[in-house]
Amino acid sequence: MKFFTWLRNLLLLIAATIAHLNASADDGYRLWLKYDRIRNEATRTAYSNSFRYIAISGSSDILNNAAKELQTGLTAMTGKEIPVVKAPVKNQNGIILTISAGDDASGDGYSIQMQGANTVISAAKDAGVLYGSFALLRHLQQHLPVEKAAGQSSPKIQLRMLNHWDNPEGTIERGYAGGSLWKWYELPETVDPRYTDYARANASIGINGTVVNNVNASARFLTAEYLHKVAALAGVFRKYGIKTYLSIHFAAPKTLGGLKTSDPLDPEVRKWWTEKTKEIYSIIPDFGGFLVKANSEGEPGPQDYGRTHADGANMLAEALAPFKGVVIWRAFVYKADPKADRFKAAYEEFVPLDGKFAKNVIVQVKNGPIDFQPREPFSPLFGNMPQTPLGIEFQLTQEYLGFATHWVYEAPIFKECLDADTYVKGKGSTVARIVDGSLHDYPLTCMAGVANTGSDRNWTGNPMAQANWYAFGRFAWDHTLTAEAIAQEWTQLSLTTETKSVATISNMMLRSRDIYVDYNTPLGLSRPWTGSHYAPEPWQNRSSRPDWTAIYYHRADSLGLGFDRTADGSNALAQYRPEVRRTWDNAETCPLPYLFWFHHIPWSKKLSSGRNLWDELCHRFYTGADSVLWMQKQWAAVKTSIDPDIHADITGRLIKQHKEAIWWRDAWLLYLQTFSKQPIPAIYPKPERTLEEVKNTVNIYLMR
Ligand code: GCW
Repeated sequence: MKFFTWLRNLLLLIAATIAHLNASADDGYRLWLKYDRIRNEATRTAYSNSFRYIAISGSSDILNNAAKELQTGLTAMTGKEIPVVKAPVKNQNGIILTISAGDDASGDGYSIQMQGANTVISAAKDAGVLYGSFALLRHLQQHLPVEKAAGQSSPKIQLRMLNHWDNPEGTIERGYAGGSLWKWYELPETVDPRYTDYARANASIGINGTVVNNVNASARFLTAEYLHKVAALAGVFRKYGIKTYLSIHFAAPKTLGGLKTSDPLDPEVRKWWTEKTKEIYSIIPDFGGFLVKANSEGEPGPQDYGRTHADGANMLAEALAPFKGVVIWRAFVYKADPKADRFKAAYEEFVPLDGKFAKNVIVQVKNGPIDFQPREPFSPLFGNMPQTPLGIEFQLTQEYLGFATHWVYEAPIFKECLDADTYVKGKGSTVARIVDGSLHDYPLTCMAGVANTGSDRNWTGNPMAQANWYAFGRFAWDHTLTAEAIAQEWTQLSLTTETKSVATISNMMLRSRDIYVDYNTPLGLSRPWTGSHYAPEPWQNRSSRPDWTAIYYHRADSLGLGFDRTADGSNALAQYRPEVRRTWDNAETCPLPYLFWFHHIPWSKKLSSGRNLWDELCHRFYTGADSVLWMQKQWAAVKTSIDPDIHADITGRLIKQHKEAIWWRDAWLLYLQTFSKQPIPAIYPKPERTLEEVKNTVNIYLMR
């Protein structure tokens, strides 16, 4: 009998343990706001002694949310309930949240000070207090000493925004993490609590604006019905200091308003936008403004009526001005001209318009001249529109970076561009200093990230992609941070605080982009052709327009490979200052990562690496694919410090990533070999497939 009781108890214990494990398994939902209980007792005790209460003077939704977040975070981390009170408690240590008009931190900035035994978070605006509260939590999640949290921080960019490419029927253009977060069919009556968690996540990294719909915009969003849905979202976001914006369909006066034209100089059209804007502000009083993709990839725009981008933007700007709204006008334009170089298009269309935009217009420029490629030179528009505030657009969703399967930490992409020197006002004229307004005294500044979020439980599909959202927000706040520091910080907040594992994972993160480039588009290859943006198709040569083929970009022929953009070719390099041009326009000295961006290189040409071109290509593709095996090993080594579900998830993705790296490698090399006529060096294993076989796998992938 005794034995059976013992056995029963044992079984119950096992069942309870399994249930507990399942309950605590990490599904990634909490992002970097995990607030796991601190295991180190000394740290836990130090924190509970320092934070016995949270006092807020004044009251607003944002302040209340700041206090609530601190309460949730600290209670979870220390295991002790921490009350929110109206005034500091005598003889007890606590956190004091306060608005102080004279606070030195500017704009949305904050300061954290130790006053006696109290931690005081103060700011000129309540949003600043919220950012300061999140900063303190970030600090404590890394288990650092309380007093080291003291300091001051102000954002370098005013509009720190996410751009969602979400459609009204719930899909996301270039989204790889499920459907849209916004449940348009349920809104406005049902407001998913997840919208609050979305807002918390954004506020925690300083994001203060969100464009909720796709730039390929449906006019439906401007109907009263949809505006009320958007208003319900805005109602949640505003409590976290986030303004809501809409992408607009430029032809809406016609399609929605029933007018004969959408000509921006037509008085009826202007009146329509004025009325529509008034209506929007009557429904969403703190509406941020419009994001516009016009005369780009088939979208309507002012050029349909012989008008300029400035005419179009200024019409909208006039409607928004009374409400202090802004127009964010995208510079992503290119024409179907077989003789033109798409690289040059945005510069050619926009530079002549410098100085012609209204005060509340920002021109939003993608980081590179083509389209979010794994590596691009910075867009030559930066520095060449001194009288027009230029915002920068990065892509967080991994359209060309292996969707949600491949592990690519994007911070090095952002940083590379922000740190690039344009030389427009001499040395040190970095893209960052243009975008933050300091170089040209822009009155408006903006950094946008095309969101990688979706309805997947873990928000971004691949758990590692959360780091890209995180890094974007941190850079938008402070572009002087390093990709490395952000990787370490994110890892500690999201995966583990174990020192060695943090070092291993952040090292993998930092190397992941170059590894991807090596097996995907080495030496400055690019692949923005139509199709899946996933499967390799370097042979693709047919499309309705030349710039929607692969061969347009890589220009492989019997002589060599690459796009000549020197004076002998398209001369796109002339769009850069001489100091920049000099680093790129000589094939002998051009850094290898940019080689095919600017040069057509003969197959047997000896490169600065000591290898000839063909051998260098083989080296890159093979090393890149092999490096994914290295990633697998590194990841296996951190297994004991990572939540088992997340570890298993990423392990699976890395296996797939390796297979696909080989797929890419073989597709490119076997195809390019038909031009180079050179063998793959004997040190590498031969591809297991023929070119025809690889093509076949791609055809199957693309099959409908
Ligand atoms: O990269 C291309 C994408 C399109 C996108 C476009 C843009 C929203 O393939 O899907 O459209 O860029 O940025 O407008």
